[in-house]
Amino acid sequence: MAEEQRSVLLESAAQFPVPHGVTLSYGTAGFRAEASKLSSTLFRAGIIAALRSLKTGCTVGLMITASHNPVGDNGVKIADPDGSMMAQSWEPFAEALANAETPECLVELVFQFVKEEGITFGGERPAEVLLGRDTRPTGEALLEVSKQGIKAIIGVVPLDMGIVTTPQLHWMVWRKNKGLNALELDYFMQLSESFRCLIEMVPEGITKQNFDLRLIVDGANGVGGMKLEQLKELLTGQEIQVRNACKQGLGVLNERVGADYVQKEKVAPCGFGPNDIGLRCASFDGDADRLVYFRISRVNINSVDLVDGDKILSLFALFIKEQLHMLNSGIKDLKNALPASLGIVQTAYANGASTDYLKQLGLEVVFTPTGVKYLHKKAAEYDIGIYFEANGHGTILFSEDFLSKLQEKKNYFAASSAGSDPLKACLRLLAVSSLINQAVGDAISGLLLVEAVLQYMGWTVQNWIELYHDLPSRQLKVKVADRTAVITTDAETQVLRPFGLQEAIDAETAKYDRARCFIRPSGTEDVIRVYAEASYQEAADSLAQSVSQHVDRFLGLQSLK
Ligand code: NG1
Ligand code: ZN
Repeated sequence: MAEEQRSVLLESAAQFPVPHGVTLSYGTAGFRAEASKLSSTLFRAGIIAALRSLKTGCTVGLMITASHNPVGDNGVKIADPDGSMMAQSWEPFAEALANAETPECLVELVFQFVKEEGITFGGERPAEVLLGRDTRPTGEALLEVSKQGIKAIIGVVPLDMGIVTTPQLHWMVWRKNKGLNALELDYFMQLSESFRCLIEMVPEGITKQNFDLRLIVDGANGVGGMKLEQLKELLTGQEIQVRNACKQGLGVLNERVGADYVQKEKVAPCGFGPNDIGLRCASFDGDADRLVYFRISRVNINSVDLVDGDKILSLFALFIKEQLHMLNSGIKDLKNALPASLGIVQTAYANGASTDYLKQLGLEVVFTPTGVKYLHKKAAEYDIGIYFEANGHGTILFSEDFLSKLQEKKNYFAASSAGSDPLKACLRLLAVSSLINQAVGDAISGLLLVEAVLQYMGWTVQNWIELYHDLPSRQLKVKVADRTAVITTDAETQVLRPFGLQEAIDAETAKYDRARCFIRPSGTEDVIRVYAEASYQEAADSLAQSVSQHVDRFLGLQSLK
């Protein structure tokens, strides 16, 4: 078997040589680069996913996307059996394999790794990799290359799920490993049914008649808009209009559209104009794992009132907290109560005003480094963990144990006379757990939950915006010779290397009232990101600017010379 495996690998790897001068890192969200440089990477990602499937004895996923990057880029992320990002302990191997210079080096690495991990080729256990891709024109060819990588590991089978959103693919992997139906139609049915259930339980009389059901969604000219068009046929009680829905010849993926553009530039995407002033609008990113809301400003038509991931998180936290309270309200016998740990997970990019708001609600807020792989892991430590990045990537995780207790309680409350509030809270929490993607942040399911919660509260977008007022902030990026020269600690809020840079940042920050500033190397672009926050906009701008200059002085491109 080993000899056969060796020769299959050698032969197929020779078809996909590594391009010169390209070094890839697994980054915040898998491998990403200009698409023409990615054949060898996608082939190797196929091998990695196949080995991961052999190791776990489960189905894993391989998603071909570069999310919000320009259309000319592409990339790949691997999903673990529970639908989360591939275990970080495998990232060094993934990087080494992607950068292995020759087929011989590749084979050596694979065999050494397989030995260390105790993986058996062609074993008894079924091994399978689900493949998905977004709408990028290079996706199809790269998918074929990944299939070659998967098939180069004897006994592993690729299964093409076609064009899907990133969260759909993660959801399919998660469901499949639970032995549940995992097709796209199952996804649509689950979302539409749990949404209907939540809408049916909107309290009577809650401004139902006055609630504006209209919602306009920017699909970023990508896969998310396309899927929402399909799903919306199954939805009742919502008037969704999709723009930038990836129609042939109309609009370029992520070009002046999409959640990243709206959030970072604070402007309306293409296709939105004066007729939309005041309406509730939302935007997806290119692979539909990020969601932000916005409203075109009445004051300045070129800008938007942004409702970012922090505010989506706050809305969800408020709703879940209320349901947990209702669940235990009026319960006299303590043994019938269902206490739950509720954790909120943010990153340093969360606006300080959102953190203050959440803490003032009495919630436990914790911080992790940037990247959903960190947030997700932390959120999974609670009965209910809510995580969001400010850019709109996040979800709500329910522990299996808590869900089974909720089921029991539901049956108990349905049969007893404990009152209807605890039963309704149970039903709502169960519906949320099936609506919101348990595998990864999902713009489509997040959008439906926002709509259901707004209807439940009877809130306009204005009510939501007023939940708290963001501190003015500014994000900049600085091109540097080597971004790996920056090493941070404390959830990326402190710089350890280069020496002296943190002191310079502290000195600048001290000049402003209520100011906060940090820098970190991007995991998806060749830049250092600078984030500053202060009590007024000019202060945030000038702090970000002066810290960028320090970054440039310490590490700038001139040090290339
Ligand atoms: P990097 O490039 O590491 O900052 C960006 C986002 C992350 C995450 C990843 C993956 C910011 C500041 N960073 O990572 O939050 O979403 O892309 O897409 O938005
Ligand atoms: Zn994305």
